[in-house]
Amino acid sequence: MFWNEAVETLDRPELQKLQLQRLHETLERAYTVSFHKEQFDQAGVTPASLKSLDDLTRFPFTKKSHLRDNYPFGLFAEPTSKLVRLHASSGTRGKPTVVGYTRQDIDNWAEVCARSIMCAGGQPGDMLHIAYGYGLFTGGLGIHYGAEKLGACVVPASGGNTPRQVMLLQDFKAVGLACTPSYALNIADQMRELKFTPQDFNLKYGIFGAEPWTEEIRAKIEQELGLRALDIYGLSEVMGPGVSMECEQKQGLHVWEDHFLPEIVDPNSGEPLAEGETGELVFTSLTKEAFPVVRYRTGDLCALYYEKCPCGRTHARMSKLKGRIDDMFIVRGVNVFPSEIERVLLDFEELAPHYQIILNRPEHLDVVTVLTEVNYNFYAKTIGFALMDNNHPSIRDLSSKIRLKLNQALGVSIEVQVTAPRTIARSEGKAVRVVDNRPR
Ligand code: DLL
Repeated sequence: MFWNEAVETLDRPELQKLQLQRLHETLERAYTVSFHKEQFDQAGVTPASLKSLDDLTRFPFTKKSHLRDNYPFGLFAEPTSKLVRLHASSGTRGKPTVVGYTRQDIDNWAEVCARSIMCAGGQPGDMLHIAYGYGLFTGGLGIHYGAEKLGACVVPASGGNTPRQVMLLQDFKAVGLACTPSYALNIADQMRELKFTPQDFNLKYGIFGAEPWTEEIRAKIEQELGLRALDIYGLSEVMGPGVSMECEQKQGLHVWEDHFLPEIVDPNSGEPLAEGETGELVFTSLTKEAFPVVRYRTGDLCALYYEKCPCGRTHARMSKLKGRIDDMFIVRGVNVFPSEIERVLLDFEELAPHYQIILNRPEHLDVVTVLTEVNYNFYAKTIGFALMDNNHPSIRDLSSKIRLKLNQALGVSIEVQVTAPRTIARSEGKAVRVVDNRPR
């Protein structure tokens, strides 16, 4: 099922023709922003010098630091009097990244989100429970407008107050759930504690994203919530949720290429990489008015595929994200991504799907400790409800099995600490997977 079949199945030559025309318009618009003009001038390019889509590689990149340097509105191509909305994402330090939307931008955003919901199997008339945060974060309002455009009935629950969310899901019988995958697991925990089973709900599909999640987490969510869990991707700088969306084939996320032009580059050299090679995802917006972005370095790692999908859509697919470049940490020379640790942990049937990676530097070497918890089954069977004791033989045994598996998978030794159920902080939005206590 398609929201916009003509566009979603456009032949590649037609799609590229549209992209080239829109790319010209975007570059012209960007050229009115002094930051972009200076960047273009320095690189010796003008909007008119772009003759083909491939010429885009001669244009300079935009980076997150450029947004910070031009805080708050320096990269906007329209005055705030022409805008109808601002969003912002909280940076790790200092000022947030601010983005703006004209009425047309909001309409285009709703369009790509409506497509995304249908891509997940949603339909007009569905009840959709949105538990992404509403506010400056783009998750809640972004999907909300898309769902309304589609003709779904929205439950704008926002994040938090999980017992209440469970009650609403049960009473209203929503068929779609939109939230972060870690929050979906939190909701599943709450359902179990209240002694519900998936049959007590009417959920059919989930639109989960805003943070990295592995196939193993997908399997867990599908089993515990009894729905089809699909991946949605986006970032505030490029629009918000709905930049790309997985279809029911689960073979990568369709980038809505009539609005966003993707590239993959080598994260170190910035050189373009070929189809199927993993590198840094870069986006140029094609229709944005208020905040056009030119070759924006997302910091996200994935590969792109251009083969037509069995679902009928022709828009390029990006692989499920491996993570962010800056989430990667180096332990004794070995690059480690949190997603690799997640994959190992989720293989242990004794564990709950919750974990944190703690980085310390007691002297000069980094020490990595994985904090994870046993699930209720294992807890009740082996330890009973006595106090959790790290020296309990079954916990000692389990910790060393996990340590060994992590060592085999990653090639470095990582400390493991196993705790009692519900001791690791649960997320209500994006999960904090890595706690970095190293001195800066
Ligand atoms: O997280 C937008 C969003 C909201 C996407 C709801 C999907 C659903 P930001 O807060 O600006 O925007 O964060 C963007 O989150 O660069 C990725 O690193 C990460 N991210 C987003 N979606 C995914 C995903 C929203 N599906 C940053 N898988 C991005 C992995 C994701 N990481």
